[in-house]
This record gives sequence, structure tokens and C-alpha cells, in this order.
Amino acid sequence: MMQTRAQTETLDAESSASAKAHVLIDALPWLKRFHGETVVVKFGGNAMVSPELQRAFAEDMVYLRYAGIKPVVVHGGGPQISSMLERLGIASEFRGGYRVTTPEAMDVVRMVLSGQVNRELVSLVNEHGPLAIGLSGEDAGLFRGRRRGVVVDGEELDLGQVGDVVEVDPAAVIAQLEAGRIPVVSSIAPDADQPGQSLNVNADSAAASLAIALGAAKLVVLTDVAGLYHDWPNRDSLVSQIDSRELADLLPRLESGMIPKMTACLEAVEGGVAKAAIIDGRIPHSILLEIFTPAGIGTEVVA
Ligand code: X2W
Repeated sequence: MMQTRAQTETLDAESSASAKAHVLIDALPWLKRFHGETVVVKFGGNAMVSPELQRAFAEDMVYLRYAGIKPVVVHGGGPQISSMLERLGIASEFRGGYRVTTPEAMDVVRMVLSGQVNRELVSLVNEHGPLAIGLSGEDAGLFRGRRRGVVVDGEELDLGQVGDVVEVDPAAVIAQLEAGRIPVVSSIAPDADQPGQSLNVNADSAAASLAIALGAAKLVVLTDVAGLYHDWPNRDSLVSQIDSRELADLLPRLESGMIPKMTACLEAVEGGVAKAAIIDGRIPHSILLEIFTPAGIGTEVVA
């Protein structure tokens, strides 16, 4: 049967309208599930690779906020710290996935995370309205940290000013959420044992500690891999869901860069956060796909 161009265009428009309607209505159970809930989003330096991705990330945070969810951002900035250290001629190395942090390097870590990356993310969100507020783990007693070393090949190594968050007082973040704001937190903590000193806290682990303290419904870790591979580098071994016991078994065999991320997911679910997901931040708006579609994206960790 003959069909005019106008008729074809009408059919195309109808099927595309129906596809759009499906996408919107498929989000309804998730809008209900997360309404009024806190979702902690870890935005890693490796997921911030382009201005477009940073802009898309800021849009997503604003989108969540207007969808009735309370997003809290905890950000890293590993590559940005490395590039500033290099510009300043300060040597730095990673051991077991953590940066060995001398007092000199610590000044740069703090300057880059709280003074540069944090400010950039806050500004991008605030292009949409006066929503974001920057905080450091050093503000209003938010974090307290304690130094930690790392065990590599059975040997305990000193990492310098690197620590774990051992205490969280989420009052400052809660106050901002109640005021309708989007808190954006940099992962620096005062050293509980050395007054006046700060610690470089891995941002994945800081995000997990904050998610637990806030009673968040979900922790989402945005990074530069598709998710957890059971048998890396076999690309068919991407895991879509894993429980905490299976993850604990797998953890010692993971590649070192994945260990802090998967440990953070494990800690979060063991600490009462219902779900934690690690997703590919290189895909624009991946967080909307994770939160609002039934299958999600990346790897989800459940209790
Ligand atoms: C990280 C802090 C930033 C971070 C560092 O110095 O690179 C430690 O390694 P990403 O971008 O999320 O990796 N801290 C102790 O975690 O950044």
C-alpha cells in the first residue's frame, strides 16, 4: 500500500512518542521507591574526564533533587591531584590503591579537592539555581579520621597522611538537605589523633561512611569502568548483581584500583544501606539509568 512521506513521519512520531512515554512511566516505581530518600553519589576523578560529563553529572543531581530525592555528592579527584603534584614537581605513588601522602602532598590534596574540584562541581550545579553547597569533611565536625596503612604482599606499608573515616557527624549535611540544598563533600578528614593535621581519605570509603551515617537508601559509585568483572579481563564476566557474602569472597582477588570501590560498596550494605552500585560514569546520565530503570546499569551490591 502506498504511503506518503507525511504518513511515514506520523507513524515514526507515534512510535517515538510511545517509546518516550514508556521510558517515563517505567520510572514511576523508582520515583515512588526513592521519594524523600537520601542517595549518596560518589563522583570519582576518573569519571570527570570531560567538561560534558561534568555538566551531565550536575544536571543529573539537579534532576534527582527535583524528582524528590535528596542527593548528596562525595567527590574524589585522584587524576586532578596527580596532575597538580606533577606540575609542582612533587613525586607521588600509589600502594594497594591508595596514594602515599607526605605532608607536602597533603597540602596539594586538600587544595585540589576542597579548593578546585569541589568548587567546580558546586558551580556547575548552581548554573541551574542556588542548590549546591560545598563542604569538606573538615567542616562542622563532619568527619574524623584515623591513619591507616595498607598490606601489600603480606607486608604492612605506611601511607603517610592517609586515613579512614572513623566517625561521622552528619548534622551539617542534614541541615543542608533540610534547606533543600545538594551538599557536595570533599574527602578530607581531620586526624582524630593529631590535632591540626588532615588526612587524605579515599573518596569511595568516605562516601560509604557518609551513606551509612545518613541512613541513605542507596550509594552509587561513578567510575570509569562498566562495573565489576568476575573474571577480568573477560568482558563477558560483568556482574549485574552480587550479594555481600559473594563480594567478600571475591574482594582479595580484585585488581588494586577496584578494591577501594568494592570495599566501599560492601561496607555500605553491611552498614545498613540497602543497595550500593558501581556504574560507568563515562556514559552520560548513567546515574539516571541506574536510579530510574528496572535493570539499572553496572554492578549492584545487595546485603
Ligand atoms: C585519593 C583521594 C581522592 C580520591 C587520592 O589521593 O587520589 C587516596 O588515595 P578518586 O578520583 O575517587 O580516585 N586518596 C588515599 O579518592 O579520588
